[in-house]
Amino acid sequence: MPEFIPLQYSPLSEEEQQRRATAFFEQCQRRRTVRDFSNEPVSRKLIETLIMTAGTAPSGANRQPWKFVVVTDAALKKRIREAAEKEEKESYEQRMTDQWLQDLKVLGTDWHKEFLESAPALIVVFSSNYELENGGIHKNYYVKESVGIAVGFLLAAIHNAGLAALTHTPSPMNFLQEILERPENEKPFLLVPIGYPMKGALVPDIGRKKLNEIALWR
Ligand code: IYR
Repeated sequence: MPEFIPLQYSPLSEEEQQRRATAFFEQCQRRRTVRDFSNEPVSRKLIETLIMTAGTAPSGANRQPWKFVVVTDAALKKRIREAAEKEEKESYEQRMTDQWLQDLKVLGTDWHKEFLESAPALIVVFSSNYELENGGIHKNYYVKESVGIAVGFLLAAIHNAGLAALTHTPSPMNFLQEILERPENEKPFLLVPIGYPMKGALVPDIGRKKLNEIALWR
């Protein structure tokens, strides 16, 4: 029989619910992806707290199929930048479609990835389709969904702590598995540089879809 324990739950008044929901929305609405970081360091304890928050995400069968590798070492960041830029150059110049390049124009991105060195920390998120256990394979479930949700929690936690982040997906990104010496079951999922925005940092003038474009009631 599975063991159950009482749920810790404190109900809120309706006013308090709306107040909190609005405050959280307004805070999330201020989140922006940042590409220009200052070199101000972020403490290990703070990053650990953010990762613990990501680790509270739900996951298929509670298998928690994620791993967060934090890179602060300058030499390692440099290696990652060089490997990422090599792939990105190839992508921007050969692999991406005209439509894709057109869609990215508004973001002003190109293959140069200075943030991989300038950000004080890179959180490299790995996902595992299976675990290696006593010489065998133990499968995980809904891995993309689970790790995607955990990254959502991570980004919200980063923003809540007054830090800035970028979701970066160098492609292909197998080089991260090699450089960071991860086992064969851990595949790179996303690279999240974090830190403080550079003074005077600019962000693209883009907006979010309106409620009536993303929600329907039936
Ligand atoms: N991975 C590349 C290209 C890129 C793709 C998408 I979709 C973006 O929203 C932004 C960039 C890069 O990081 O530049």
